[in-house]
Amino acid sequence: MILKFPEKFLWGSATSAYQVEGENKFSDWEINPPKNSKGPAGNACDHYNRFEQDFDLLKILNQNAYRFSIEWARVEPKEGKFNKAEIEHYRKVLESLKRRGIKTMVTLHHFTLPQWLSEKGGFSNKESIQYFTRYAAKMFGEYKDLVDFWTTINEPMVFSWHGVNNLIKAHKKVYRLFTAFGDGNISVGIIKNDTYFEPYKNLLDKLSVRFLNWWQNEYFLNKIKNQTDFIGLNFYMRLRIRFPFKVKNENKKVSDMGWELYPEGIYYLLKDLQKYNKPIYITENGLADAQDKNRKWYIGEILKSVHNAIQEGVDIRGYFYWSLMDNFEWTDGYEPRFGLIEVDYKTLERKPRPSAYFYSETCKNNQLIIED
Ligand code: GCO
Repeated sequence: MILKFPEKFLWGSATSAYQVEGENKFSDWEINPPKNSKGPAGNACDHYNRFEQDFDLLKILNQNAYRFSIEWARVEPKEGKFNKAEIEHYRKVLESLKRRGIKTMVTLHHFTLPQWLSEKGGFSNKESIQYFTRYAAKMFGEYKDLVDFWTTINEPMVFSWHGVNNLIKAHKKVYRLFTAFGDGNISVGIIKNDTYFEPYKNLLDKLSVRFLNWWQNEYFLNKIKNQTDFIGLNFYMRLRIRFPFKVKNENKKVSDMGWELYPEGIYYLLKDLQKYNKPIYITENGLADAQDKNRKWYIGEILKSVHNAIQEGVDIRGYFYWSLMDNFEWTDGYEPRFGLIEVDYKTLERKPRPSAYFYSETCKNNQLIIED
């Protein structure tokens, strides 16, 4: 069976600065990593120095889009002091992608903060709104001709209540600013990590799911739905909920991190996001799978669900696999392997996994071939 995707569908992969670049010495995770984490990331994948080689691989793998983040702490290591050399670095990164005909999606904030802002309380401090807007405006001024899709914040719902509400204001401010100065052809979105919540059995379970869906999946979007040009969806898991908040997953198949592999869950989230009437990009989806035993199956099943949703009228315009390469997985360190490309952390040698070539064929032909 062959499932064709819409014309101009984006096929790519995603990374984040702190997880792949290396030597982000002004970031909070590098200077003061959370107690329960395996931080700091240190040299990571040395992508900072190897991005040309990495983009060659991305091109060989027939991807036509790439999502990455700018490390705020690199470009503004001291409050209000922007670093010209680091701004030049990201210009080189963007130009390198453009030379290869790759569409660029840039995330302005992907979990890490400059240490100077972290010391002020990060996004739980309402002054962060101003700081973020100043940083975003600087990036916009420098790169507006090189970025095809801007995303403000990655996964805002992982922050505290205060943080979430300051992030809502920060997103809105930046959206209005970019739209005002973008002469009409700027695309600015948000990146949400939605979970497919499913009631385990009874009415009480359904009530728990209603609450979780409202808070985790809908709250932020409801607040910013008029200040976003598209929705970025990060999808990893289904949680089957037993009142009040117990998880009772079947776990027929799990990733190396024990996350249930339930690809059909993305279909339900995509159908639910249709109510916002915005274009949708799947900005992260993948699994920790060091032996590459489930990755091809998982990507195939996910894309079948995505194709079903498109057939039913959901305006989905792209898919970014998480991640282009193995990288620093926050509290879990370097153990989990999410990459299409395997990284040998001793030699930093890159090697595409077999599943990367399956995905490459899908990208090249804009279609999914399913062996019957
Ligand atoms: C997240 C982040 C990524 C993770 C990925 C796998 O969603 O936590 O966007 O940085 O590495 O999702 O957990």
